[in-house]
Amino acid sequence: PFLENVITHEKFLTGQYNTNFIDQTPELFIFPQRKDRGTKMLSFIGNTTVNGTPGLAKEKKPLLKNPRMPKVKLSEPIPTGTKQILDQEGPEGLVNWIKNQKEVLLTDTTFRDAHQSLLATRVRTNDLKHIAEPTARLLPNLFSVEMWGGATFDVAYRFLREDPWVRLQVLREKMPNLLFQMLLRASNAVGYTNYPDNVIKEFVQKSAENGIDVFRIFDSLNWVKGMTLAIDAVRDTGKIAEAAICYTGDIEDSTRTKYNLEYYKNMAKELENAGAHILGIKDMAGLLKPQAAYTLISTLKETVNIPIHLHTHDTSGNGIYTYVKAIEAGIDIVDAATSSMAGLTSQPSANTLYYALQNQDRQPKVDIQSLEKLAHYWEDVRHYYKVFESGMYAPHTEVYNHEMPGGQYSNLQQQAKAVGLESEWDNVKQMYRNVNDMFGDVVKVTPSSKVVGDMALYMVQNKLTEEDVIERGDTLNFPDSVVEFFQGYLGQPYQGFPEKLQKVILKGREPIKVRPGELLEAVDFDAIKKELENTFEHEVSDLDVISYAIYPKVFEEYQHFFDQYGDVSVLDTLTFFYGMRLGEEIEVEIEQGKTLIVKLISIGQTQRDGTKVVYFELNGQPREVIVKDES
Ligand code: 3PY
Ligand code: ZN
Repeated sequence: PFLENVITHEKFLTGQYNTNFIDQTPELFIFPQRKDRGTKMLSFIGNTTVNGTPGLAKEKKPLLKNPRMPKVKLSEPIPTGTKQILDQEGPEGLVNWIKNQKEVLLTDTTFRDAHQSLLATRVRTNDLKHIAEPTARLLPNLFSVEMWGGATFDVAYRFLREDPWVRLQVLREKMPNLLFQMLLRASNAVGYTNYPDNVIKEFVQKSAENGIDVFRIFDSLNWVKGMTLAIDAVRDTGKIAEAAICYTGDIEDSTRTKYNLEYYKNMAKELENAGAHILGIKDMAGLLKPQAAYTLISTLKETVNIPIHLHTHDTSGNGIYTYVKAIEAGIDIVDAATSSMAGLTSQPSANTLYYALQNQDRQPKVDIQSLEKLAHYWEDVRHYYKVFESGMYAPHTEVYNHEMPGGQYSNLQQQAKAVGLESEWDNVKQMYRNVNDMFGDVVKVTPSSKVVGDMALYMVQNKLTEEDVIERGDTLNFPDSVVEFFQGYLGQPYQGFPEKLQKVILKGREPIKVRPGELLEAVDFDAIKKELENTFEHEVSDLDVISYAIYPKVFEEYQHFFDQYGDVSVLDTLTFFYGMRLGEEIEVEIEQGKTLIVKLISIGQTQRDGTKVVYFELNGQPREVIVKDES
């Protein structure tokens, strides 16, 4: 534009000025083509239509009807809920309120763990956004909505090409009445490794500012020393610190003595003393059997003064029975999912729990018709994600043997498939248990569960037994995650590492005994900001900076994608995964009140340079984009 002004200027046009430099420098006239939002979006749709989604087998776009939407009166004010109690009365006020409830309270996990455990965490903000306000209106008595954290953070960037912070902000606006809950892996934040202390503090601070109210904090080895920094960071924000014990083993099995009732009592007391507002019991694999639930919860109710919140997975099919026993024992809050997103590796169904407790005084205060309407929506939306289903169709009681967390089962299955061990899956599951025992019976939850899974795959792949590992360890190249675990970089397991195995795996390296955060240098956020602005040649936000601090490569890759294709979270899910059919017309609301109408007209032949021209109509105007044919 500057040059254009120069060359059209009247003085310039008189020819009195020496313009040789301009004449001799033609590249001055090459301007970077700034793509508008519409073109970026058409490029993405064209590319997906021609090439499919990376990592997914290219398939025809399924023909599905629009999901059934519950009817709600949008003109009426949204009823108030627990969020207002926290905002007005603070954490202590909220804790008192919980204690005064006769009915069991519910956390709805549909927006996070349910799809993390059933659909590989792939549910997109677009599908959450549409049902957010109806949920807020129909279920105003929920304790909380678990909608963030765990694997949703990196999966959003990595596979859904969307910004997890925007998900938080968008949902926050649509659900102003309910507490928002996230899963925080203590010093591992939402990652798979320990981060410097200032990263944890900054991440918690930003999460709270953007809408998280309840932080469920756990350490993957139940190492309280690894949790206190996160607990303090949450308390400093004025939000709720729910510190969780990961449940493993079986307190009713007299042959499994490591994690007995005494162990859980001690840890509960420690967490209460560390400042937890709520005690979480995180039964990530669904190992807590009904009678054990009764024993554990009644004992812990006598041990601590803070409310107790139980989380389980329904893998074995015993979830509802476990909840009923926990409710009899006085549990304050349980996690459940909308029925069509519940069961199996997900949480037990809220709808089912409602009926299990019918006419009893602790029956949750929810409107069953509302739950059923929300289940219709999710039943329909779930079809969009069919390719991500795990293939588990029935209760799976083997979980009591292998002890794999609900969120890991389908993941490890995919990993096994990727290294050609699909037919060895039964062996992998058994090996997972063997590795657990070899490692001294460890808590298995992200990221320690990944270590056990990596080792199990490694051993099956290389046909190794425990004896082989000990005897031939010096010639073996163990997975990095396993070496780091034995170095102490995920913290210290209860009763320490098995010494002999640790020596074999570390091959002379010295393990650390202190909290890894004590050794990690603080991250310089200003320096990251400068570096990112340099790389991307535009401003980046503080939220981008903290995301980069946690996932540098993942964030950078996302940012490159965003600069090329723009905000694709506004596309409907089938178009996002499959592109468009010839002749199909879709509407895309790119911002509130601004809708694009996109029609796919035709796709040209592949050219010699390997590209194709894809012809669209955008709001009635012909547009074309060039796409590299990689199909
Ligand atoms: C996570 O850390 O993502 C989990 O869901 C662990 O159970
Ligand atoms: Zn879970």
